[in-house]
Amino acid sequence: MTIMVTGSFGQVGTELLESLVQIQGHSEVLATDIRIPDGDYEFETEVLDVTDQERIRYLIKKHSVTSIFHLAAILSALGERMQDRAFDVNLTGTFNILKAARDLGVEKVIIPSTIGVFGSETPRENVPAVTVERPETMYGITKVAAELLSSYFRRSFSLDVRGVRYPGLISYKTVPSAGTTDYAVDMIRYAVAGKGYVCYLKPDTVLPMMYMPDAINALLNVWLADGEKLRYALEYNIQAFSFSPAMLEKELRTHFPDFRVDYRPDYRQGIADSWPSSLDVTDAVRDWGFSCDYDFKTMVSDMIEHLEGKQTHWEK
Ligand code: AKB
Repeated sequence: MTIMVTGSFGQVGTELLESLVQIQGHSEVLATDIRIPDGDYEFETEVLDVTDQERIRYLIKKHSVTSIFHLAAILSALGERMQDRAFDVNLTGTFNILKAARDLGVEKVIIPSTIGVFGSETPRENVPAVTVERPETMYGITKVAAELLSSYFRRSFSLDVRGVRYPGLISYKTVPSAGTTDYAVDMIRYAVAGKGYVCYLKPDTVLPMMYMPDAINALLNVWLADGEKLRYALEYNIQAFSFSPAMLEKELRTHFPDFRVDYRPDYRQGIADSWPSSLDVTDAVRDWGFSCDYDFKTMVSDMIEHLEGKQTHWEK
């Protein structure tokens, strides 16, 4: 039994691998990514570009893969600058994973979706699982297609595909740079380093967010959930709290009174404006018991505690 993870060294993968090794043991976890960073890993690694269908099939057979966490994706901000690559990785890559899983008898495929599937025609607040999905980014378009493909593979081939719609994710272990919600991680890092921060979103842009330990637990819970109770494939909305850059700045100032933010919105403002400010998580709570341990204040304190005294990414 092997659990294969794609996009293993990204923001989610890095922390998911630690949890999977704890749950399953290192011999049952296979980390794949387009590049394997130098390091001593307690699990096996393989290079994998998910646009390469043959290599996916080869690795599934070689390692007798039973579950796949398909995390490889080009996020919203980078996707607008690399549209072809976003299309290939997010859409062709997901289609490749689903086809290989179906043909080679993989038991479960877990794929995170995102608030990127929504657009400005979606209700702004308390968005339900089933709603208008007319995104305005390449990332969103490919992720809507991934949601629909996942439902299609569940219905047509009885492939067990599951997932959640992630909000913006906040973590201290990696430095994300390809998303629109990443300002939050950066703002905290700058505050801890004693520097001012230039924010690319307007101060009042409220977005749904979540701390990484809760995001990892959610993905693991949906993986282990009773399949009979899952009414959706990837359409489970989850979030822990919603906040704006100004709210984060204010909270950070309770820890660092001299901290200042300068607001200079760029193209990412348009992306953020097309996303909702809060999600209805009722279906996730009812179907697989979604819950979170961290609220806004405890997330900020925990981030600060883990980042204090550490080298910042620009010093490395
Ligand atoms: C992004 O900002 O692109 C991601 C996401 C919301 O999926 N964090």
